[in-house]
Amino acid sequence: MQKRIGACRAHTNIALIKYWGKRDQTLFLPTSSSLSLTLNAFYTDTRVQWLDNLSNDLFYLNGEKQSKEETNKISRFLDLFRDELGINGYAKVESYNHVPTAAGLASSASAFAALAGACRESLHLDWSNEKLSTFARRGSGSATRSVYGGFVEWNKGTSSVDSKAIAIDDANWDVGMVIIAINKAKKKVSSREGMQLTVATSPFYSQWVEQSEQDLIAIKEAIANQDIQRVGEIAETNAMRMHATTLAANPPFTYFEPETLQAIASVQALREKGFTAYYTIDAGPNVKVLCKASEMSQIKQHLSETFTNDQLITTTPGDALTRLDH
Ligand code: 2P0
Repeated sequence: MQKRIGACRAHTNIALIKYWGKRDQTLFLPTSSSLSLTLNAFYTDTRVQWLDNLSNDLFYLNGEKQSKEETNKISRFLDLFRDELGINGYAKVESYNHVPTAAGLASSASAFAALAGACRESLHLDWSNEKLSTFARRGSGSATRSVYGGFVEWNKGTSSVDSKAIAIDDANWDVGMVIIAINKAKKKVSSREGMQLTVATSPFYSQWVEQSEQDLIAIKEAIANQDIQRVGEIAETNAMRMHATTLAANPPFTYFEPETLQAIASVQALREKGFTAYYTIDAGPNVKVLCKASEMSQIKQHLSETFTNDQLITTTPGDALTRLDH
């Protein structure tokens, strides 16, 4: 019998056209399509081993055995594979997160993409990354996009089988990102709750969806033209429009903190100095600066006048899922 063990690495991604709202909470079907850049600096390595002597799944993160609650999240994800394949049995899952705490970045995207990849390996499944992305999606929406490298679209699709990731471009043309880590404290409103509240109560929400569809068309054209300035302009506006929907929710909320606005001002100042630099912000206070890779170190130097070196992390685009030795 073949060994039922496999390991994979997946990188995080930052959305340039945001995913903000679900049309189906159970299947993780988004209201609109999104587009991201996979990042080289942050990734998760995960190993899955199916063992005969287990009576439940086991989950270790960074070498530490996790609580029942955390393990249940993994079990629910493994159930997708057990149900799809009609198999029984339990697995030991070991993950290592290489997402620096100081970066204050969510790791659910790389976590569920790596877990999906390790499941594919351990179960010897002959599945494409596109198909795999529909499973990663069920762990966390943003994980859909982490199966590919470079610029990746998550097409909202019409059903669970075609709401999947599509590789757009490897971003191997002077594309970089500087992360400005503002605050690593756990956020008050999770992205899952935040998007749900916004969909349910924000009168701006339908406008956001309509505009986002236009933004997606425009950014794909800019990517095809390798026009980083245009990509940045579209991403920046799209991010601010997403955040505008939260201000109009009931009760209103925002992910911005005072330093977020300071970072925005710093990016605007960089542009005045002639750099190609545009910001995007997710469901948290951190600011990510899309720029030319060739200008990244100079940009970091300018930003270090306002932020500490610990707060500034540079990265180039990352690769697709990779198989690891186990
Ligand atoms: C994104 N975010 O496109 C958007 C932009 C945050 C703001 O995907 O409920 O953790 O697990 O599907 O993927 C964060 O949401 O939410 C996110 P779930 P997820 O990257």
